[in-house]
Amino acid sequence: MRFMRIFNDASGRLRILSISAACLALAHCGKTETAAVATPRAGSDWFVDATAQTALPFTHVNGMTGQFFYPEIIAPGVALLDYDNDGDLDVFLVQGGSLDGKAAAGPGGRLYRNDLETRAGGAREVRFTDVTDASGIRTSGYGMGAAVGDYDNDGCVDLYVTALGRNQLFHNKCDGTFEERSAAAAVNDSGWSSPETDRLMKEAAVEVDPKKRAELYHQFQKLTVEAAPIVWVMELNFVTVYDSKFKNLVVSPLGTYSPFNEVYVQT
Ligand SMILES: [Ca+2]
Ligand SMILES: [Ca+2]
Repeated sequence: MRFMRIFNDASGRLRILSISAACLALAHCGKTETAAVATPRAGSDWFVDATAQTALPFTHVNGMTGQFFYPEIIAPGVALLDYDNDGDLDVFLVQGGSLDGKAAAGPGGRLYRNDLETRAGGAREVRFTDVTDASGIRTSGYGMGAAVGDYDNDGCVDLYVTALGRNQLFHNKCDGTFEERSAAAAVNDSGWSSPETDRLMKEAAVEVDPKKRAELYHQFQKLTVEAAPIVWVMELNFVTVYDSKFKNLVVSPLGTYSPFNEVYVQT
């Protein structure tokens, strides 16, 4: 499903339209206030499909398999950032993927460099180039959103990608490439581990002296609080209990979000 289009509006300015972006632009989604509405020039369309013209043929993979999992219907994020500091906005598009291993895996989020050219007379031509591979950005998991900001104040905007699974922080090296620093920055909110904490837990598990055991747990707690904002210290097993007469139930953790449209009772 192609969800996103690049448009030149009636004034010639570049527009990117997606469901989520449109909602953000309105800033009052769900409210009933009346916004001022401009009208297009007579005889001209509001938008012109410029996807092919601008070389931005991105196709989002939502992983749909007919089970109607909740993430399928959430529009993915998009980030506009000037990652190469040349004065024009480049585009990072968040990619989904397979939710249960049945759908094709997505190719990961893509970074498109804006190769804007200004012609003689001031006319501007927008064209994008996929620079993902050269940029070093390698996303994983089912992407949901993206945020940008210069978190280390070095003058180059950085990229944070959220996903079902591990979130990723990509540091902009100011040379057109990025380096993932999720673990170093302690922003990977799952999958964190440390040899030192592993050692403390192993020693505490066999320590018979209550005071020494308490001290080992104290060191473990201090180390994890300093190293990571969120640490899952136990793993939950999801259990679904149901009558065996019910067929076609989705018994994964996502099952509660399914529509039950294919569920039946076998008598
Ligand atoms: Ca740029
Ligand atoms: Ca930076």
